[in-house]
Amino acid sequence: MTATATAHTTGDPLGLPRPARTLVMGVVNVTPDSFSDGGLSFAADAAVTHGLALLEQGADIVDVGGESTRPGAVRPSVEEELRRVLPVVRELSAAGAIVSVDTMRAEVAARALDAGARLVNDVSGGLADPAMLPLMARAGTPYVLMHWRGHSAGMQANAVYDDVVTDVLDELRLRIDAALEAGIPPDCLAVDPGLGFAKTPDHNWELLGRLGDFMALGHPVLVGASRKSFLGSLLADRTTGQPRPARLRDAATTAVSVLAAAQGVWCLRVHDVASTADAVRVTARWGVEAAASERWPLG
Ligand code: PMM
Repeated sequence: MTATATAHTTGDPLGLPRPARTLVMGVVNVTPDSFSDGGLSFAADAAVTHGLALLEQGADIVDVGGESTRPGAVRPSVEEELRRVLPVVRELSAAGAIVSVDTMRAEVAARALDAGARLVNDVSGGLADPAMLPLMARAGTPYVLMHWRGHSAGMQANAVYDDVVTDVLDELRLRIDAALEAGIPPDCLAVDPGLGFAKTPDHNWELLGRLGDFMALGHPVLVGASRKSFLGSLLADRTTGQPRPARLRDAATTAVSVLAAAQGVWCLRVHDVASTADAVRVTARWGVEAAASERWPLG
């Protein structure tokens, strides 16, 4: 099967697709304990098949990760993470996909870039591994820097803020400064408020409501809301109070996709690519219509 992601490429110096709309990043979790897909993609073959299917459904980028960031998850060894992600990165890249590697480890990032990955998605924003920022400065490839306050095991204890938007913005600015000081070119950096990472549901909603402030940081913004537990709590069963299960959160995820795309975010990281791929196209088309109606207002 031939991957379709390159069809959108229009001369971006970093080789990333640049359609006139928000990009869709499809999630390929190569972990036994992913909360959102039940680890179904654990075997490399299944992960590659899943990645190719996401591209067919309209993913611009596929994000391959070998470490679960679920609260309380145990970290795999470096060797285990490499064993999980490298064959998948290699095969999807060889098929023409634009592959991102979701890792906090410089060694995994470096090996994945050698295997064909075109961007690095680091949920720790360079905090988990001191070798990451220097690596990305040498690599000169796009780097997603997410807001993070520590590994999953004790993460939710850190969900304490004076003002979540101001604090997350301040902490992201420090990470951007560190990345630039390490020599990462400014146009290689994207930022992410890190929904669900040391955040309560209310924190996540506040951050989503202020995406414009994140865009004002001057870097493309990525949002990862897909199937996260704050959607599960919002949609809890009215009788039992039980959170909506992860597999039944895709319509809510699509709603977030529309609202975030309407704000002009750069990229949405999602599990159910088909619905968000449609959503970003509708939102972009709607934008054109809105601009036209401003030029020729009724009356
Ligand atoms: N969320 C998860 C994993 N990687 N990367 C970025 N940049 N932003 C996110 O919000 C993010 C991420 C956890 O979600 P999953 O376990 O469902 O993949």
